[in-house]
Amino acid sequence: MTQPDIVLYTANTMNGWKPLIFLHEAQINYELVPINFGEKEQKAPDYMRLNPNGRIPTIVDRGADDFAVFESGAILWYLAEKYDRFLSHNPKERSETLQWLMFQMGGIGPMMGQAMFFQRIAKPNGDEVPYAIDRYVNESRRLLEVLDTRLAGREWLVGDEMSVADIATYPWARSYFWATVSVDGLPHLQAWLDRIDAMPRVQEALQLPEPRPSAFGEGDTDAAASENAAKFR
Ligand SMILES: N[C@@H](CCC(=O)N[C@@H](CS)C(=O)NCC(=O)O)C(=O)O
Repeated sequence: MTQPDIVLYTANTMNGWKPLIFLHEAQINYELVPINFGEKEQKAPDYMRLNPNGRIPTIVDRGADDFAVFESGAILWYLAEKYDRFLSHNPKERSETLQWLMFQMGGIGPMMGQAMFFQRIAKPNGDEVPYAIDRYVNESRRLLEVLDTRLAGREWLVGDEMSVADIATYPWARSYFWATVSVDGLPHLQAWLDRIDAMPRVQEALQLPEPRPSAFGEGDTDAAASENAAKFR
C-alpha cells in the first residue's frame, strides 16, 4: 500500500482540529502523529525543525519532497490548493476567504485562546488575573458578534459553500464554553454552529487524536481543566 502524502502532527485543540476537519471532510488519506503536550513533544528538536514555533499543528507533504507547513491557517490554505477543496476559484471570493481566515487567525484564535489560558490554565495553577479574564472574554464576545453579523442571511462565511475560513473558525467558535464566552443572542452564529455540528465527518475529526468533550462543556469539566492545567505547569 502506498503511503499517504500528508503526515499530520496534531493534538485535540482548537488549532489542532482544523487540519483534521479538512482532511476528514475531504476524505483524504493521511498519517496522524499525535503530539503529547505533557511530554513536551512539541518542543523536541526534531519536531521544531518542522515547526520553529514549537506548537501544533504541522503537516509534512511527502508528495512534495517532505515540504513542511506550520501555522494552522497556512496549513489549511496549502491543503486547499493541493486538493482543490474549500477554496473558491473566484478571485474576490478567494480574497474574502483569506480575509475571514486572517480574522480567525489574528482575532478569534488569539483572544479566545487567552480567555481560555487565563481561566483554564492560569487560574487552576493559582494565578487568577480578573482584569485579563474580563479583557479577553469581552473581546472574544465582540468578535463572535462580528461573526454573527456576517452570518446573517448566509450559510457560510464566504460564498455558497463551506470554505477554509469556516473550517478555521468553527473549532474556536464551538469552544465558547471553554473560553466562558456566551453565545446568547447570536442566532446566526448558533445556526452556523448547528449546521457544522450536523456534519458527521467533522464530528469524526473532533474525536481525534483523542476525544475532548470538556472543550464543549460536556463531562466533568473541572477535572478536565485541572488535568489540562497540570500539563502547562
Ligand atoms: N498560530 C498557531 C498557534 C498554534 C498553537 O498555539 N497551538 C497550541 C495548541 S492550540 C499549542 O501547540 N500549544 C502547546 C504549547 O504552547 O506548547 C497556529 O494557528 O498554528
